[in-house]
Amino acid sequence: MRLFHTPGSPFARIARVALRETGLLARVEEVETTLRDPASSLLPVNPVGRVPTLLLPDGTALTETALIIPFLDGLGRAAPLLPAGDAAAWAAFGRILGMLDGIGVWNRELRRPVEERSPGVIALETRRATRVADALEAEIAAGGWQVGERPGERLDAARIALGCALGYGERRHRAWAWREGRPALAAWFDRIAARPSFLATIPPVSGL
Ligand SMILES: N[C@@H](CCC(=O)N[C@@H](CS)C(=O)NCC(=O)O)C(=O)O
Repeated sequence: MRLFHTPGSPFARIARVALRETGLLARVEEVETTLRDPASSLLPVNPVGRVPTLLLPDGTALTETALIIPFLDGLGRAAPLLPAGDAAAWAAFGRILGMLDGIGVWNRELRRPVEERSPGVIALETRRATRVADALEAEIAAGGWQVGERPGERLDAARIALGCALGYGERRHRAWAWREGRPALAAWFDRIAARPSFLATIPPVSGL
């Protein structure tokens, strides 16, 4: 199997951290590709042209993080990233993916020339990210989202996704000052970011 990724993509990082947390990395070759590029090595296998894309030995190209993660659960013997029937775990994962999707829209606006940016879209996505981050701050301050408290404890999909979303804010979308006024979330991120799976996948800093 091959996982197409770019080092800056927070969605691809979720899959890459998951491979490391589950021990599946030994069975998957990570392939760095390019995006929005007609010569991308990804396009011949997946016309959608997005990462992450998991290419299976029979040529099937699985795209969308929310599909790749449960597919990985079916491959390994590790504790599941998304336990079957655990609505709370699936809801938490979906919430982080929704926030990250909005941050991606916000980031895309910031990559346009200033005169082409939509202040309305930026304001909408800023409010969405703020709402979710505020809810997370309250939940973590109340003792939720525990991570790494027990030796050898594995992460689930929601925790991996949240770590990748905050890491994206830290290095590729610094317009989002998510640490401000959120000490519990900041301390939580600092703990998860120190795990080997996160240290091995730190995204490069961008200009935004
Ligand atoms: N809904 C997708 C989003 C993936 C996504 O947007 N990936 C970005 C990189 S962060 C991408 O490949 N962008 C290339 C493009 O839009 O052409 C998922 O969850 O996997």
